[in-house]
Amino acid sequence: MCNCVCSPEQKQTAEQNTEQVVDLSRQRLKVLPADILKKPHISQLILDRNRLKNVTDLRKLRNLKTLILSKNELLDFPSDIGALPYLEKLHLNQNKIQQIPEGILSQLSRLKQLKLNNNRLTDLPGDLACCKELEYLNLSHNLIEEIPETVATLGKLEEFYVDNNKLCKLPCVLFDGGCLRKFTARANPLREPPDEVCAGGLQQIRSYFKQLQTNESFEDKRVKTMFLGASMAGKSTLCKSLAKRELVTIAEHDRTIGIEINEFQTDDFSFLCWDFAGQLEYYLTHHVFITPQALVILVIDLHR
Ligand SMILES: Nc1nc2c(ncn2[C@@H]2O[C@H](COP(=O)(O)OP(=O)(O)O)[C@@H](O)[C@H]2O)c(=O)[nH]1
Ligand SMILES: [Mg+2]
Repeated sequence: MCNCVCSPEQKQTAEQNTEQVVDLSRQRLKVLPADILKKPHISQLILDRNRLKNVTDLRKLRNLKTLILSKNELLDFPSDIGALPYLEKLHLNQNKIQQIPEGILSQLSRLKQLKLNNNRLTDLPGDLACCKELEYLNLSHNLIEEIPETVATLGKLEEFYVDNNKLCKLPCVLFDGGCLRKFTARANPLREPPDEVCAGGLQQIRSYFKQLQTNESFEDKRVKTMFLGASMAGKSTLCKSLAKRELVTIAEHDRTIGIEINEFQTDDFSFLCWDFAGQLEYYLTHHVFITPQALVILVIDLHR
């Protein structure tokens, strides 16, 4: 409601501006109200927390920049979304969508933010790579088994979340340059990189893949060295002291999270030391690292 004194023209402009945003969240809607579709100038349509099972005729709202359909009961990705060329923000999280047909996302060349978390997606369409303006992508809590390598071509992607899926590996190219700032992949059956590396965050993932690439490219004189043992046994102290060639003291509160990688050289070899967190929750995945080529150092505090 406008309280100021306005000319009739100003009032008309103000009405048009307010009409651009239509908020129909929490209305228990089962179908899209027909009168909405008669307002082609709408730029933001907010429809979260309703009971929509499908939405059709969205193509009539060609000027939409924001479409919020979170927390509905959608079973299919609404194909009309492909006819919304100005869309920048699309929220479809917390629905029951199983698939995104090819040919829809390729139409959304201005899309910056895509939320698809908490659905039932098993894979991703190849044309996701066409959303070149994408800055934020949330695919957490789905059933996705593979991230296509082409996601790495999304040059503006800054935030990417894939927690709670069925991913066994992450594409190395995704972490090779680009402007990714935030990435999480918790609760996946990951082997490459292993869960511990992912727990250490983006920087650890990047250094893991970098190490792998370096290792493959020349005859390896590095010894992969694992420091295992209970929490507070002295693993990090030993690992860092060897790397620095002097006694390093680590404060009790300075706990290792996930895994830390240090390197130290001797005349013949270079030791790549993988210092694991000793906390219980990390034990389960240690076996992934203990390969026949690895040197394993078990650290025990004899005072205990
Ligand atoms: N007295 C003594 N304290 C140690 C020794 N090694 C480690 N500590 C201390 O024990 C605590 C746990 O060490 P840390 O290396 O973080 O153990 P981690 O959990 O196995 O990595 C730290 O406060 C260390 O300073 C040691 O040989 N002697
Ligand atoms: Mg430690």
